Parts: sequence; C-alpha cells; structure tokens
Amino acid sequence: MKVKIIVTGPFGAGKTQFIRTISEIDPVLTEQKTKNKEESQKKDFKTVGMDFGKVTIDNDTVLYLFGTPGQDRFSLTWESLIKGVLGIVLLVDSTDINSIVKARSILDFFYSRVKIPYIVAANKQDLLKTWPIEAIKSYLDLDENVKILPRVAKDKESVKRYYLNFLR
Ligand SMILES: Nc1nc2c(ncn2[C@@H]2O[C@H](COP(=O)(O)OP(=O)(O)OP(=O)(O)O)[C@@H](O)[C@H]2O)c(=O)[nH]1
Ligand SMILES: [Mg+2]
Repeated sequence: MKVKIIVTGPFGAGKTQFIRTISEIDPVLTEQKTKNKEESQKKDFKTVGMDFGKVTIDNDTVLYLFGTPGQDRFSLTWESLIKGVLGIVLLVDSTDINSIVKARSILDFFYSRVKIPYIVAANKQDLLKTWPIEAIKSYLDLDENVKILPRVAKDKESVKRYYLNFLR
C-alpha cells in the first residue's frame, strides 16, 4: 500500500527536519535562504516549494511524505498537495506560542478541504521551556480523540515511532 502523508505546520516547526530524519532516499527539498530579519533570526533556510521523502514500513506499506512550506503565502502548494492524501501530520514548535496559534489556521485550511485523519506532533521537545502538551492541545482546540504526541524531529527513533503510531 502506498500512503501519501502531508507534513505541515507553521514556519520553522521542523517539517523539513522531520522528513530528512526518516527518509530512506535523499529527500527532495526546495529550500532558499531566508531573507528578512524575522525569518533569518530563526533559521538560515526556508521551504518555498515542498519536501519529498519516502519510508518503507514493511513489505506492504510505503509512506510517501510531502512537506509543505510553513508560510501561508505559499499556500498554493498546500492546495496542490491535497490530492490523494491519506493522513496529515501537523507539527508545532512546542517552544513557540505563535507557532501553536498559526498551526490552528493551517489545520483549518486542510481540514475544510479533506476530512482525513490527522495527528499533531509537539516538536522540539529536547529544548528547554516547551509548553505542556495539555496547553498545546487546548490552544489548538483539538477534538478529544485527536492524538498529540511529543516529538523530537532530529531523533530517528522518535520520528519512526511516530509514523507507526499513525498507521494504527
Ligand atoms: N532542537 C531541535 N531543533 C529542531 C527540531 N526539529 C527541527 N529543529 C530545527 O528547527 C529549525 C527549523 O527546522 P525546519 O525543518 O527547517 O523547519 P520547517 O518547518 O521545515 O520550516 P519551513 O519549511 O521554512 O516552514 C532548524 O534549525 C532545525 O534544525 C527538534 O526536534 N529539536
Ligand atoms: Mg521546511
């Protein structure tokens, strides 16, 4: 089974990292140098098109991961990735309340177009001063049954466990 998954979330949440960590092929990335001060304070490169990676789970299941850009001025890409998608991973930067608030509107964008399962990854849990999972859940106003899991996108085992969880 080929499973198309969208990895989305706000600017700098760790989407590209999340795909890079787990992909068994060199991921296809579309990164450009950040230009304005606000962006470059956070990081040196940003996604402007999409990321693509692939993970084989077992003989029957291969995940195709499509990472979106975080900034909504690239939302044309968000729109174009929707076709055939089976699940959405919404990443937030657990240290950044703005990231959490913006994530909600991204979720609305996708969920208003396709009613497919999604899970939330509260990323960057290795850093100090993360918001508690319960607070993130409440800021995102998630339904009770939506999974929200702490993650570190740089840690391969952490990311892999995450996807396995998604398939169940
Ligand atoms: N400490 C820590 N840093 C992380 C983690 N995940 C990502 N980062 C860092 O956070 C920054 C942003 O990561 P990206 O993967 O570029 O974020 P993005 O969501 O793809 O960003 P855009 O596509 O531009 O919106 C990078 O400097 C990453 O190295 C994590 O789990 N822990
Ligand atoms: Mg990116």
